[in-house]
Amino acid sequence: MIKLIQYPRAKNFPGYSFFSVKLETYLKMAEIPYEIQFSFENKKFPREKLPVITDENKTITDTSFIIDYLREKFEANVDASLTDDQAAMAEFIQRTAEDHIVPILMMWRWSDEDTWPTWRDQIYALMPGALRAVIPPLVHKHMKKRLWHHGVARYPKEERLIKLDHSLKALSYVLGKQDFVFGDQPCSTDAIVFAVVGNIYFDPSLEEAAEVLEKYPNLIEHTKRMLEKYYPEYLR
Ligand SMILES: N[C@@H](CCC(=O)N[C@@H](CS)C(=O)NCC(=O)O)C(=O)O
Repeated sequence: MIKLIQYPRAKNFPGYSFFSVKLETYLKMAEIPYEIQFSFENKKFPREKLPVITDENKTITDTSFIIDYLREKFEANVDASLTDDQAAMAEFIQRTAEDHIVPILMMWRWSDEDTWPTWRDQIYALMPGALRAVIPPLVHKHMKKRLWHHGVARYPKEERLIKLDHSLKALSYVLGKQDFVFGDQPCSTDAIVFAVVGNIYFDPSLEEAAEVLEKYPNLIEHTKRMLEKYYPEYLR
């Protein structure tokens, strides 16, 4: 059986880790059986990031490569019905969400001093006692540097909010009145949009981002639709 090693769940959402939520949602969508091991030990794995999967003594890392692996192994392609145009759009949506929106969101969590305490307390609550005192402050310092080198930390919050708004507006436009990004059936793009938009909506440390999201009710409805379908326990 596929073992999914991922960060622990959030209190009111399947997870604060965008990539963990993306992958688990994909597994559910493709109806691939899996078992979960919750972990904070990203350093144990190649690339030092989570989630990863293990299968038959192999460890596979990076959610896109993991999805390629699962598609081949289980012949379960939830994207099979996409046209070439839609598949190209799916690539752009993934890059916008993962490589543009995610770093902007990470600023509220790890860098901005006014929202860091909220994030710190949220992750404290998920960590075993021994890790609590040491890990978050160290990672905080390290992440501030990383986000500066990435470049996103060189933009003041007002400008980051403008950039976030542009990307959410584009996502909202593509979704339009449809139930899912490419029509009435969900595909892997929905897992990505759900992981990112759902975190904006449910993570208290991203409250300012959620104020921007309120302008795009169809994205919020999409998150609720995805929760209903794959994680109904979070709606109760
Ligand atoms: N491109 C990777 C990104 C994974 C990723 O960034 N995971 C984050 C958590 S959401 C992580 O483990 N970060 C730890 C680190 O960057 O040191 C994927 O698709 O799996």
